[in-house]
Amino acid sequence: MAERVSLINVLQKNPKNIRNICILAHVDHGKTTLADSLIASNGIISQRLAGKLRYMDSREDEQIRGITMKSSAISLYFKSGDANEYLINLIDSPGHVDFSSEVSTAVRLCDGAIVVIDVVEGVCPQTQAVLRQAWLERLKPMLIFNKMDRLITELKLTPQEAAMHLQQILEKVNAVTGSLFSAEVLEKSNKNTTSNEAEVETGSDIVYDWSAGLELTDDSHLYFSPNAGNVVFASATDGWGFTIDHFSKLYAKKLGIQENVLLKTLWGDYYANVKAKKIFKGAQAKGKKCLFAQFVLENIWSLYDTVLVRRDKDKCEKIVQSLNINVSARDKRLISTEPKSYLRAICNQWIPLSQAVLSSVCLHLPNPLSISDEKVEGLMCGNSHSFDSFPNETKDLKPEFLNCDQSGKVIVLVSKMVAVDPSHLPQAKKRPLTEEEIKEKREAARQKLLERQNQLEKNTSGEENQECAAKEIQNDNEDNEISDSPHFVAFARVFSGTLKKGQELFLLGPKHSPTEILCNHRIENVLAKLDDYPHITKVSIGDLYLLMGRELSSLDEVPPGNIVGIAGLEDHVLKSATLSTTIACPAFNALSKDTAPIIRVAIEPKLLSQMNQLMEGLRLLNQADPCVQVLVQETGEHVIVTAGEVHLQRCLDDLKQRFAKIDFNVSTPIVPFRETVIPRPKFDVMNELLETQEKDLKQKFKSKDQEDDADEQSYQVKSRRKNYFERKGCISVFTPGQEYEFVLRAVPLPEEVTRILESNADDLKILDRLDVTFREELKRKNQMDTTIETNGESDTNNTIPIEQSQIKSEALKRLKSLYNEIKEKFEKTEKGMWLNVADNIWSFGPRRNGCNVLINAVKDYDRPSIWCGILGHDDTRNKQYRELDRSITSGFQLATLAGPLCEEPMHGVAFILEEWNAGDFSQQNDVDSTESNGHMGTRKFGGIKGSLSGQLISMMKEAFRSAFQNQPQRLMAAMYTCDIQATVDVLGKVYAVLGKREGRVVKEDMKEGSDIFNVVAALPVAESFGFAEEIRKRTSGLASPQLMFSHWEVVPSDPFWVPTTEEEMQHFGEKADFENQATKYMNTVRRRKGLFVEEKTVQHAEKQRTLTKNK
Ligand SMILES: Nc1nc2c(ncn2[C@@H]2O[C@H](COP(=O)(O)OP(=O)(O)OP(=O)(O)O)[C@@H](O)[C@H]2O)c(=O)[nH]1
Ligand SMILES: [Mg+2]
Repeated sequence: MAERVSLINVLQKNPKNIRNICILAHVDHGKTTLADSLIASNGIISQRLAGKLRYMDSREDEQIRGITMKSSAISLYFKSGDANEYLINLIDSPGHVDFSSEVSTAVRLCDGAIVVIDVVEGVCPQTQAVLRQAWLERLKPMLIFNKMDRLITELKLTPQEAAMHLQQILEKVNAVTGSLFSAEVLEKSNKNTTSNEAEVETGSDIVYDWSAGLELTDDSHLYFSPNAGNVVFASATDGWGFTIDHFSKLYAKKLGIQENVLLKTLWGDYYANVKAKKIFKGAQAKGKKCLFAQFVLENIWSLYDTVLVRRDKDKCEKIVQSLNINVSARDKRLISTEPKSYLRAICNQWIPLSQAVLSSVCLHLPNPLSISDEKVEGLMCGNSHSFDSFPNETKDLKPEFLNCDQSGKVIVLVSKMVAVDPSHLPQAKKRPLTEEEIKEKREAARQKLLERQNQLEKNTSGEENQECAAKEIQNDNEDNEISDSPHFVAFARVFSGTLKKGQELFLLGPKHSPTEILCNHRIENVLAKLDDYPHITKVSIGDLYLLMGRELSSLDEVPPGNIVGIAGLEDHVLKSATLSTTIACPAFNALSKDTAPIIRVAIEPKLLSQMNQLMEGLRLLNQADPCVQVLVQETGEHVIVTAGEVHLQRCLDDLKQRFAKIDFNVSTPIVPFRETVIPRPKFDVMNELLETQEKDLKQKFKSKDQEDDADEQSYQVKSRRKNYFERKGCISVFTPGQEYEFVLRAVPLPEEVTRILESNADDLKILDRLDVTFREELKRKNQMDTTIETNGESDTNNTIPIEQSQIKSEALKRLKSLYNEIKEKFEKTEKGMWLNVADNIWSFGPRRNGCNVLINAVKDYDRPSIWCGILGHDDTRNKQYRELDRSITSGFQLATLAGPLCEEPMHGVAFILEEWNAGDFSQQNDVDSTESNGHMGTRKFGGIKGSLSGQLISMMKEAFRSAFQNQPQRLMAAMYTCDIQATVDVLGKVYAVLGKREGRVVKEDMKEGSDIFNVVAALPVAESFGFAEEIRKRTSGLASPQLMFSHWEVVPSDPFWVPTTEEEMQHFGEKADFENQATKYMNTVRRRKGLFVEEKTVQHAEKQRTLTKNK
């Protein structure tokens, strides 16, 4: 071990020969089994155990469940055929969807990826997801077709059929890569056109030349092809693997064909006429065996047949001899009892898996020196800042990144914190002592004993002394022990500079912005007053570790381009961080997250006195897991939010066994819901079309409105207006002092717009930031204008400068195309209804970036559009914000955050402010309030004293809620997409379980060449608990589903629906609460939140009375 560490130490200094790679795949496709073979090649585990041990799955629950839950790293040594020595830092990642954030942490640290595909299952949802992740992080991938043995033993395909099957899978993988590529091309060209437009419009001189980047992209490199050597065919359990060039070398010698010809033709539609010594194209059309089947697969097929099926000893002997390999006598004996082990022994020497994989890794995957400009800028900038906007000190860091400068400034990225069992720390291991050390120790012990005896003799009170001695001994012991609470080690990569033990570095928080700091201050001044900058902390680097799977070995320093474990950061880093010797370094771009945590449970200790332990445990859990969220709810409950059931279980196990070490109660999972409104019914109870009535009213209202007749206006017009608004579901509210009247209504947003808003939440956040700056600019300008105007001059040409330098021009382009997209979608739907709405958007909510909108339809309020910051500001010259504008926005934010059904956030609701009238309404209000409190009833949210803007917030919140209640309200349930692979015989059972849980089959297709069905279904999250377990049980483990959050779906039933007609009452009972899914969901949430639930607690009171009588 020590030797290996020193060897690795030397290799770490040569970035050219380092490969940082991760293994990615769909769940169970064989990543960890593959890693075993690679580890065995370094002698860390024995070859015999490789494939069975799953060494990288070091947790007990990983071994029991058979799935990986954490990504973990190991450093391997490899000597290639040309005697070059390589250091391979390998990260094994989990494939289960619940742990996709673990994949993100792994991908972030690597330069290349091995994508593993089970050749029987083919391209699965997670395969596509990891290909996408690798693409986004600009990792170069290579492919491994794993479980090739299953084609022989399970599917029983012939070599030719297998070759066709593999060809099809390869096409599918390349189609995924192709779509990623074309999506990027389209996006870039889209932005190109928008950027040109933007330039014309805004006169901005920032040019981002996308086309240059595109031209340089040679897309032929993107695709996987066995001819290019980036595809390995393997069986991880049987320990073999090969690339095409192994066989091309072999046959080049045997048949006398040039090797490079074979390299090009061994894979593809080619066949050979050996006698004529010619290779032809078009094997498939002519019904010939392709070269791959004939020269490659047939050999393997016949080996399997001889060893596993026929168990023919003599023939095996011949094969071993012809392959020129040595199989031990022990392995030879296994042919009759354990033929698989014998097969493995042969393959291991003939076409060893580790050799094939590691040599392709060294040949085809990039070293840290080949990190691209694009990747560096992506890491440094995030998606809203532009590289050009950085100060020069920051820009100067880029060459250091690119060159892996050993003597440069230290830049380290921590992608996650790992809780390490103290027994795995090198300090915990007893090192064998040298003879001198033993002598010294013996001497010290003798001295101590003598001293103690002397003291005992001197002192009469012997008892006291004994106590002292006991204490001393105890202290001695404590010094040697390491506390058993988990130690945190940061999982990190050094990008530049040499990281040393004990070094002092700056820890840069996610909000640290060198642009802001360095443009206004000098570095020395900032360093002198570090306390004033909350996003910069000074930390001291603790021990450094080489990550060796389960073990850690100490290092003194780490050169750039390496993956390392860092101790001593647990008090400073929560999940991920950026460390550097300079504050000019920006905080790295946040990790991309594919899955949002969705399942929440509340936790409380069994003994209330253990509350502190629980809180400490939760803190540790939060630090140790990249995905979990730990919160304290308003109710005081401690809640953890996890990505799925498996993730939840792992978090609870961790909490119980490692972090809190107490017993606790876990609530039933809390499922999130959303609240929305749906279009009003087109027909009323009498079956009359409502729209025509509405139009009539509108007409009347308009014509009357235009009349100047004072009497008419006084009452009739008002009541007509009221009637018109009532039909539309408007409500009107008055401020407490009757200063203002607001008329507003809620309508469902077009679905497409909601979807766009939902998927662009991050950009909306940037828009909000821009909006805030814009308001300030506008305010300043207005102040300036008034001073200028009082001087008698008015500068009408004054356009408003906006502080855009920090916002990446790319982000601005994105926002612009978002605006265009929303505008287009609005205008496409229902003519007239949404015309010009995009320009009149007032705010997005909740949290200013949600998918509900507030729309300004007030005729006389010419409000600056929320898009002003990006669309140029010429049209805002005469526009101003009204005084109470902000209070209305705040009320809207509050209302959308918690709707009236069960205080869950709203989704896809547009609130339209129709009127905002100023004046004294006290008289009119009296008239209105005497009227019936129908739907359009005037609402008074009065009686509050204090500042109007403050009162208005809560008043508007209630107003928005009332407007919402004035429409048909619906609950929305979170839905999973559920991917299940099942054979025909268990398909019926899968459908039965899906049906029972309100699931809906979306797609179903049969895998070619097998009897496996691929079922995609939609399943409400609320019904999903225990689903995977039930499916597994019912199908005896033959089908296992993958659940991933996909979207929100309206629960069709009205939560307030009660049967009204006699028929309905007969059918559903008086309350119909057993049938109504929406009411059931709503009441569960309300009950949990302690809100009022309308229900009868006593059902049959009379019967109960009789019972008591009888007692
Ligand atoms: N027949 C066959 N089975 C294999 C092969 N490789 C792996 N397996 C089996 O596939 C199962 C899953 O293997 P793992 O290595 O745990 O898969 P994984 O991709 O690491 O799974 P996760 O980490 O949970 O995503 C195990 O039962 C392995 O024995 C192979 O080449 N042939
Ligand atoms: Mg695994």
